[in-house]
Amino acid sequence: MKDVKESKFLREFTATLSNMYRLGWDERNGGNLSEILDEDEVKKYLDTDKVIRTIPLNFDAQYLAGKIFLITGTGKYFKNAEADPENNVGIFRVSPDGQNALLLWGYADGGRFTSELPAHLMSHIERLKIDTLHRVILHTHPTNIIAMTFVHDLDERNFTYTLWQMITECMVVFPDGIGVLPWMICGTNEIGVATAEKMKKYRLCVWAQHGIFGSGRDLDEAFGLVETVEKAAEIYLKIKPFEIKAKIEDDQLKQIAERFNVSYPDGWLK
Ligand code: 2HA
Ligand code: ZN
Repeated sequence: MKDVKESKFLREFTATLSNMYRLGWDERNGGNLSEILDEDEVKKYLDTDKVIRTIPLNFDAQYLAGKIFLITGTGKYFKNAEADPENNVGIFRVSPDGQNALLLWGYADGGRFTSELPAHLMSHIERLKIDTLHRVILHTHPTNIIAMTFVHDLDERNFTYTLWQMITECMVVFPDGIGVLPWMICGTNEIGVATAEKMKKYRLCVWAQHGIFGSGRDLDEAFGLVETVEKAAEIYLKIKPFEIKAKIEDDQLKQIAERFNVSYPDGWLK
């Protein structure tokens, strides 16, 4: 069997973690990433029946029973994962009853999955119900998005609308909008339920004064969504102190939506 460290899925995953670290989004152990893997692909590298450890999930993940996840470890630093994946990330299968993680590889120092596992798995469930090709949930702490949650109101339409106006591309990239949660205690089932509720409508969910969740069919899509929001938030903060002399108007946002054949929530534009 081939070494899983040579697999495209693990290399792309840890390269994404390094990338986010270098962007300054994931200080210390900030952020977490999860991806649903293709079982046939995993089988080229691992005996998927060989469970090395069983870790309780502490919530019901029956909907995901049998699915295999690649996911960052709790307390681990994104910056270290590429050089030492075995200690920093893990691969597990959700047990048939949806109650446990059956560890197949990783968390080698006795560690376990991220504290934000409920938000990840619950969000995966909701996105899979909408899109069978959904695979990735990404949580990170981008500087400008967090800063924006201190100075902008947290109404989802208003928050999204401001960002749509910052870069022409935004309406094309996230026409469906951004969910926003007020400050909440992180790492709990409650914030997981609240995030997953937003994921029924949006592919993005901001956690005020904390960070953002993005989703996608692959790492590029989830990362690209967050990257675009982060850049728009940066522009918002850069221009906020100045008098605005030109802007993208509602009818121009509508033109973008029409030209790129995307639809936005009803009533969000005048
Ligand atoms: O510790 O980002 O939300 C990782 C986190 C918690
Ligand atoms: Zn976080």
